[in-house]
Amino acid sequence: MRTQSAPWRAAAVLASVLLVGGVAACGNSDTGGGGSKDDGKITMGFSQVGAESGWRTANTTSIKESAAAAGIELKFDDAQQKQENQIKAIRNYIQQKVDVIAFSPVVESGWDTVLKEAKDAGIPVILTDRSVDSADKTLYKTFLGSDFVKEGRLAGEWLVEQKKSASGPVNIVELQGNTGAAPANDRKKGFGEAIAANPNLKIIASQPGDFTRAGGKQVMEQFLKAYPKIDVLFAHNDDMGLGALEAITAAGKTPGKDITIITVDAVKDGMQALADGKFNFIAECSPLLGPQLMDLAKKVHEGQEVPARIETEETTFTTEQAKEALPNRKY
Ligand code: GYE
Repeated sequence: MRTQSAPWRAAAVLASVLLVGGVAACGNSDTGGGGSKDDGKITMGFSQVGAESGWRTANTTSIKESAAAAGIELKFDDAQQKQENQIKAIRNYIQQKVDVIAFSPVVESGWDTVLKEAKDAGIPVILTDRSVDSADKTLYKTFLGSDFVKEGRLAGEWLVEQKKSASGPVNIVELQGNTGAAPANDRKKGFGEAIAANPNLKIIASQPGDFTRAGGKQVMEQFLKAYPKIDVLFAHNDDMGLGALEAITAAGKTPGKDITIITVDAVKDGMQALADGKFNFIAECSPLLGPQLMDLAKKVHEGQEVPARIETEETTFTTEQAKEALPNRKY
């Protein structure tokens, strides 16, 4: 009996502590009225994936600049591509009692425990850029980011159109992002579904290049050794495509001509490669999520309802479009 009632007692104590805490917080505001704005500074704990790509660097800059502009105190941690580091950072933020936690999950799975800890501590969590596969959607307030399946599909649809009159097999190699990451899983899915429209289009090899230039170069070197006829490269981001350019040139082939290259992101270096005709097509993925993230942080801190999913707007680029867009490209 004791053991059964203990958790309930603990829950009741916790509830009253939270209630008192809530009343005290209201008392700090100007009007003291329920639902009024808390005039204290918002502190956000942010756990970033790492610094693996041009996209990521632009994303980090956007978050830091927007926090400063919004008057939000930012605690920032670079997880160096490791989930364990992200979990550690989130636990630190819970201990420090930040007002809001935001993070870009390096992989999709394995977040339920730490998200539950944040929820139990009453700290709202915002997912940004990448999502998690948790079945319990109450573990986070919202997910702000791109539709990665759509990006893959747009890349695939462009290829289907380009190769519609191909009479024989078109051999495609794929450079995936880091294993288990939402953009890697989803871009692969969208691309695969789109190219299924033409049975001539075949993915002959697909390997992770971890979203880095070094990874893209190394894996492309292996592909070039293993497969004498490669017609198309689909790289899940610009950086891997840029790394692959070196491998392709070193193998005596002309990128953009001998091998059609499709990437995702549209960061400046990628757009330059596209304008130069080394890449052939890019599906855009915007890293400039900072302003919307800070806006959401303010709203969830005030207890306002926010949409469960906020999608980033994006477009696609051909060589001609890249030439036009490049001068005004911010990242
Ligand atoms: O495409 C890639 C980065 O999660 C959307 O991560 C992001 C991806 C982006 O490393 O360049």
